[in-house]
Amino acid sequence: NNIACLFDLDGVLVDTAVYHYQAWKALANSLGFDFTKAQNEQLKGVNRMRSLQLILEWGGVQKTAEEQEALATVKNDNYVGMISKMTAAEVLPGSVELLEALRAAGIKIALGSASKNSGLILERTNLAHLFDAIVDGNHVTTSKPDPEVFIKGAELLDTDPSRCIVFEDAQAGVQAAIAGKMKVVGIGEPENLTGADVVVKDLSAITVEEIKALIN
Ligand code: B16
Ligand code: MG
Repeated sequence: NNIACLFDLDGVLVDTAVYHYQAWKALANSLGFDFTKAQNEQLKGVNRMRSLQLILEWGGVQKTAEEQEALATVKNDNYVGMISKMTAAEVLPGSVELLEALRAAGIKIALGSASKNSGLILERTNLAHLFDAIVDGNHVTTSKPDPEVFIKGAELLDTDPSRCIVFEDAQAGVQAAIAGKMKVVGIGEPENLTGADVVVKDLSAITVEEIKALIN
């Protein structure tokens, strides 16, 4: 009667959202336009190519598939330069404590991230050893809100989706968890997390007992 926890990375365990924003903003500016913070919210949890397509739509700019690949590479090179300097100090409050408490309680943990850079981030922030399985943008073909990333995590942890709890900061991620028939703990502001079973400000605000109680 095991349960499992599936963690999003960006915005839940670490604050890489600020680096994504800076790198996308620099790219948009180089193309002669800008986008708002509210628009940036829509990029959270959404994969790299889909994010680029949304930004190009906002700027009213059309690019060929080949040009889009090149632009995504420019953004990613800039972003990787930023995250290469990350340290464990950039892990969000409560993350390490909760992951360790879950492990101590015998609860399995997987990563479920849209990012293709999760390996570098987990290594830089010293979180990698806390996971039983990693599923990221390198292992899936569809982007959140499709549940693929979480379904794969549940499979790797040998746990039925109905006994999995997803931790997400993005609306697309909450939708992915619901589509996967899993419970969802939203991290952040309730208005950005419609459908979550519970919303907390960060991982310091929830306990192993409260998590277990989400599964009946
Ligand atoms: P990359 P998550 C997501 O990470 C980010 O929220 C999203 O903004 C980003 O576009 C996506 O990863 C892809 O990242 O360009 O590094 O492959 O929240 O699913 O952990
Ligand atoms: Mg996220």
